[in-house]
Amino acid sequence: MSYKSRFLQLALDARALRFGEFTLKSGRLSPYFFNAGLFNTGTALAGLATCYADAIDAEGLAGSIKDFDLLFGPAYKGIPLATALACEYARRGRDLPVAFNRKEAKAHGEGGSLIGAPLGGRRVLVVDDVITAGTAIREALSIIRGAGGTPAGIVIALDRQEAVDPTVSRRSAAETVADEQGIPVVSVASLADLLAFTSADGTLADQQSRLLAYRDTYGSRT
Ligand code: OMP
Repeated sequence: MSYKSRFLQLALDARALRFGEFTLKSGRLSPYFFNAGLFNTGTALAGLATCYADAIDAEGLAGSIKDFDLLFGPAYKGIPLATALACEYARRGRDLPVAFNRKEAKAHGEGGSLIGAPLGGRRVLVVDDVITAGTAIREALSIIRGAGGTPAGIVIALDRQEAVDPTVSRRSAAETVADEQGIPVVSVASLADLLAFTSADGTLADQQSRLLAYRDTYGSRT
């Protein structure tokens, strides 16, 4: 099974991917929602980490000029994702430093808002859950630059392939971020992959038309 199908099946099994009616951060009413927090067992996280690592390999991100030497997980959802991916890389023979932020800076103890390996001088791969409008990812990039790191790429589990403002442009938020920041954005799976998956699985056929209608309204066309 391809890493895309493996990921979508794992997400459905964990109920991390659900169909219904969900209000997004953007206010959009979506017929599906991805909640990475429901990858909440060691087995589920380890399985997810293999999907991230395979997607990075497939896109040639490791070993390319965009190669990275640190994994960064934005708080909160990115923290276990980056950590699980670091463990998967160790299993594959590459020991990578890992770091993450806390949402509120700590004034006592070790202080600051960053935890884990120092970012200074590192080429940083951001590991996160999902891109809709790209707001969360832009925040992570500014934290990394603020700490002296250089963003080298972004890997996410699900690219919802939505336009930030469909009345202005149908370019996806992920492509916009990639162009604006000059770094690759790699996803394990996208809305297009989810549509292919739902059309191949008879039990999910009902979801297909709702997903297509949503894509017509908010989806990217690039
Ligand atoms: P953007 O900041 O708009 O790219 O949206 C990313 C954030 O949206 C994620 O970090 C989540 O907080 C949330 N989200 C999901 O977790 N899953 C979804 O399927 C959709 C969203 C969302 O609200 O757009």
